[in-house]
Amino acid sequence: MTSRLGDDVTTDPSPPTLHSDQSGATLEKVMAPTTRSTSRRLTTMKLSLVAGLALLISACAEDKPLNTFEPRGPRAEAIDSMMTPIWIIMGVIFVLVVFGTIAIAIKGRVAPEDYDEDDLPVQTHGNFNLEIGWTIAPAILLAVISIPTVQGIWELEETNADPASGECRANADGSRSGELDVMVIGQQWWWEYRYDIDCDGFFEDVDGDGEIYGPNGAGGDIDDTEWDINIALDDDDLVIANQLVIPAGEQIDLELTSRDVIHSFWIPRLNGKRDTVPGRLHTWSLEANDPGEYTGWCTEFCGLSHARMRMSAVALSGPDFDAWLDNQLQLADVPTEADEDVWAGYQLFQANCMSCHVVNDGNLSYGPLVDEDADPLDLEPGTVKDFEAALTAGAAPNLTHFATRTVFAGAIFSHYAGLDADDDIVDPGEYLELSVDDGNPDGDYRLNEAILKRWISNAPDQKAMAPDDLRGMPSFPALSEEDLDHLVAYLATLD
Ligand code: HEC
Ligand SMILES: [Cu+2]
Repeated sequence: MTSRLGDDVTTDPSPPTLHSDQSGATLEKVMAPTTRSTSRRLTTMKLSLVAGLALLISACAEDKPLNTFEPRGPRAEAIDSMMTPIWIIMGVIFVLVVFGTIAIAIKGRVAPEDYDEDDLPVQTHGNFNLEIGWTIAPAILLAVISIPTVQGIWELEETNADPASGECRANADGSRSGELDVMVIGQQWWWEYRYDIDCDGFFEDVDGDGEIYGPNGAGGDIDDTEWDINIALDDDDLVIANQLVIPAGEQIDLELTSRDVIHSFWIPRLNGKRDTVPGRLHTWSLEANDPGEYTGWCTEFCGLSHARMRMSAVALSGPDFDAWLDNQLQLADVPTEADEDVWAGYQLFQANCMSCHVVNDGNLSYGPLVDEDADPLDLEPGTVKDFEAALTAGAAPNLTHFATRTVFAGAIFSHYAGLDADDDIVDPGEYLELSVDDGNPDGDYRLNEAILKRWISNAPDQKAMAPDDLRGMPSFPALSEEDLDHLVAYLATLD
């Protein structure tokens, strides 16, 4: 400490004196900080220019799966066509205000030699016409813009024909007539979809009074809407996860809710956003003009892995969709001992995974086990869920037809080597081939075993989760490489 002080005193080359012979050096020293801050300001300006340009250029990116400005369905088109004129009006006002301000500033500029502190500019305060003008003009503008906006909001709320008409999209035998309703359940951090297959609504008659609630259900039963989504689910419905499959060219009505916290459902090329709120049902709809894959993203901050909670919707042509639905309604195959690897995987799955995941192979029992407080982690391995409707996997994805989907884990990973989770499926026809194949098609796409094994052995390492709080999947350090191979072999049969 002392030596440093001493150094300072002895080695400072230019002590701040004002002797005439040193004034030059002193002046330089006084000026230095200013020059430095100017150059720093320049650097900041350059950096922000580069950042701004980078942002601008990124807007020109090709192939933008989340682009609101590339609508691919009537709902998204309605939003887009509402936005365009409003952006034009905004643009005109922006140019008028900004350039008007600059022009007035330049015009009213006082030359430095004429500057007089006491010389105030002309005061417009109290100018009646001006003040009324700039109050009324924006009010009129907003009133005009609100007409198409409010109209648009009403239109976006419109669902398919009155449920009382009895029209229903999908029949229990897989044949279809009328409309399809899908329930969307936000989960931390993935999506569950339930298809109202038998057209009796989404819920069971939990209180046994003969009435069920649902968009197609007669009337509505308030008691059944105060449900726990675990127990109120209709056993006859179809439950899938992470990849919503819809028929192209048809409006699908959605009912959105959430199991845990508020999420937001958003597939920008098909429609705007709608929040999924625990304990509430929100209606929304989707329609894609053409077959294809449409990507989305959860847009309400929902904790740890919010950024890794994506969604994927695949639109298929009518006949393709029928084929898909028909396949989804089949029970999963129960492996035979003859196929050793798959059999071993099946055993492992029963022992380690069935306490959370559901594979509907016809062996699910529907016990009267309505115990909301039981922790699935404490259940004996191999026992079924602690609620009536065993079809819903509760806080874990239903895996009955796992191998027919192209994405998993909140649509962040692709099942197939050669298909990136970010890539749209090139040809929607191929999707069905992936689906009905044995999970290991010969074409360009092969089941990506490595990524699945990595996930099963240590999922929390791939995606931050809190499995102890029933939010996510635990890791399985005890599973050997061979076990993982067997599990993947079994999962590949779930097509
Ligand atoms: C404690 C409950 C729990 C157990 C036990 C469990 N999982 Fe999971 N699993 C989850 C949850 C929750 C997710 C969803 C995680 C996410 O995507 O954020 C998941 C996701 C998956 C997925 C991806 C599914 C999809 O469509 O996104 C697969 C595959 C999977 N688990 C396989 C297994 C296997 C195999 C086992 C047994 C070795 C197992 N899980 C055991 C809770 C569990
Ligand atoms: Cu979310």
